[in-house]
Parts: sequence; C-alpha cells; structure tokens
Amino acid sequence: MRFNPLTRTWLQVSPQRTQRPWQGETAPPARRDVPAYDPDCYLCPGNARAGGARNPHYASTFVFDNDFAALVPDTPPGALDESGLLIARAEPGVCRVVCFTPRHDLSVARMTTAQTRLVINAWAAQYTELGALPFVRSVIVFENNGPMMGASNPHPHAQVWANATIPNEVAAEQAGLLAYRAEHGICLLCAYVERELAEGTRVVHADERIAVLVPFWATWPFETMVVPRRHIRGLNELEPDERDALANAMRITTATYDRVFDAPFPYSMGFHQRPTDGEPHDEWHLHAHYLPPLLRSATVRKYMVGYELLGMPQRDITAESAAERLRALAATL
Ligand code: H2U
Ligand code: ZN
Repeated sequence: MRFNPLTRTWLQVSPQRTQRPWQGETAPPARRDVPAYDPDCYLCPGNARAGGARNPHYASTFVFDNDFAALVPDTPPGALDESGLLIARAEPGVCRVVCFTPRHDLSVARMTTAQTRLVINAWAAQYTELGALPFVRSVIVFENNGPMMGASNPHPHAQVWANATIPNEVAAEQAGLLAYRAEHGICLLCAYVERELAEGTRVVHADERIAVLVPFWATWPFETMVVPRRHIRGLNELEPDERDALANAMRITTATYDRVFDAPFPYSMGFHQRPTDGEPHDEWHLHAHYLPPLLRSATVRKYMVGYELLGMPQRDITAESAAERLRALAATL
C-alpha cells in the first residue's frame, strides 16, 4: 500500500498482476491524417462554431466562452435541504475554451516551446481574469487529449472551468497541503520534488525550474506530475523563464507519451493551483497532473473497474518501472 499525501488517500500496488493473461477487448491504435486546416472544424480560424458564432481569423491563441457551458455566471441562487437527504444548491461559474494555435494538426508534443509559452500565458491570464470575479473561488485549466479521453475534436485546445465552490480534488489536495505544512513546517511539494530529484528513480525530466516525475503514489500507469521547483501558488506567478521551462517540460512529457505505445497517447491533464477566494493560501504549490487512461498498452482497453470502483485504486505497473521507461524515451527526444 502506498500513501498519497496530497489527497491523503491510499493506493494498492500489486506489480505481480502484470503477468496475468488478457482475452478482453483490444483496439487498433488510432491513426489519423489530420489536415492543417479543416473546413468542418468548429475551432479552426474563420469557421462557424456549433453554437452559431464564428471564430475570428486568429493567429496564435484564441479564447471564447464555451457555447455549451456546464457552469454559467447568472445562475440564480437557490438551495435545497430535505431532511438531510436531498441536498443541493445552485452553482454559478464560467466555462471557456482555449485554442492553442490556428493549426488544426498540431499538439503540444509537436508545438514549439515558444508556441506553448503563448498558451501558458493565455491560461495564466484566464486564471487572473476569472479568479478576480467576486463569485469565483477556483479556476481549473484542463486538456482532454485524444478521442478516448472525450476530446470532442483533434484541434489542440483546453478548457477553463471557474467555479463558485472549490471542487473535490482541489479541496482534498488543499487539506493534504495544509496538513503536511502543519506537521512538517514546509511545503509538501517543495520537499517532495527536491527529495525525488535527489534520488532520481521516479524523475522523467528536470531542469533548474521544472520537474516532471511519476509520483510515488501514482495511480495510473505513466501518470506524471509537472511541478515548478520554486514555491509558486498559481499560473500567474510563473516568471518568464519558468513559463519557457514549463512549455519545454510539457513538450517533453507529451512527446514522450506519444512514443510509449507508438501511437497518439490519450491523457487528461490539468493544473491545480491556489483557490481565488481572497485568502493567501501560501500552502498551495502549482502543479499539473497528466493522467493517461490506458492501463496496459495502446491496444488493450483496460479501465479501472471492479475493485477500483468498489474498493480503492489499485495498480500493476509500479511508479518506478513507469518512470524508467518514460525517462529512457524522454532521453531520445
Ligand atoms: P473537449 O474536446 O475537451 O470536450 O472540449 C471542447 C469544448 O468545446 C466542449 O466543452 C465546446 C464544447 O462544449 N464547444 C463550443 O463551445 N463550441 C462549439 O462550437 C463546439 C464545442
Ligand atoms: Zn481545427
């Protein structure tokens, strides 16, 4: 059993299970010829979106309000509590879409560091702008990459969801960060990153500013965390050289993923950062999680099911063996 100090949850690790046979579903790797411009894409420059609006002829990044937003700002207040059984409340928020580039055929793995740096700038600006709204307490930036992860379109894009309430995962990590600091007097992620860099076995890539590692408590095979080495709380606090280093770390991480199974590698990634509720939150340390859903290979469709759904997360491939494979591939880039 391994402990995740960020979420304060346990994980079961059983490496002997990689030996078991597989007679379940397999699928061929998804390979597509993607054009640089797709007249039918609702994210390409100049095209009509599904909601009826038309995109400008944008030249670098492009941000718009999600036409099918899950959270909307003018949600009327409301609450329900029936005998502690049926409990609900209204949740205002903002959802946006961030297109990374006009090029329909690119991905972070194939964009230049300079191009991705512009995307990071756009994300930081969204964090600042939406976080400044009086009702917004949390801003999450995330990317679904690949159809298996529910990305609706290959055009490189991310989503921004700004909530009035701090979402469960962020709240759990905040409790973990606070508990660690109370007990040890230092930031959990500052301490963790330097400890991992000193040992090296779970590190995929690192420079003076950013580290990419497979966390000791990784649940998904090839799951990684991208962490600034300096104690900064949100995307807006990244200095220019750190934005470049983050862009480079994201390029290395995604390009490495694309080589793991010799196929476009699906993942969801996103940033956890300081809530925007007006408190200082010095316990917060910005980081990104990359969470790939494939448990075995690009063709073996194995998801977290029975025991994971009903008991607790369990993994077969250890963090160390996944890191070793990723590190070797990253070195070839
Ligand atoms: P995903 O690929 O991660 O689903 O993100 C695409 C988002 O783009 C999705 O949330 C929005 C969808 O609501 N969208 C628009 O806002 N306008 C459109 O014309 C199509 C899709
Ligand atoms: Zn497109």
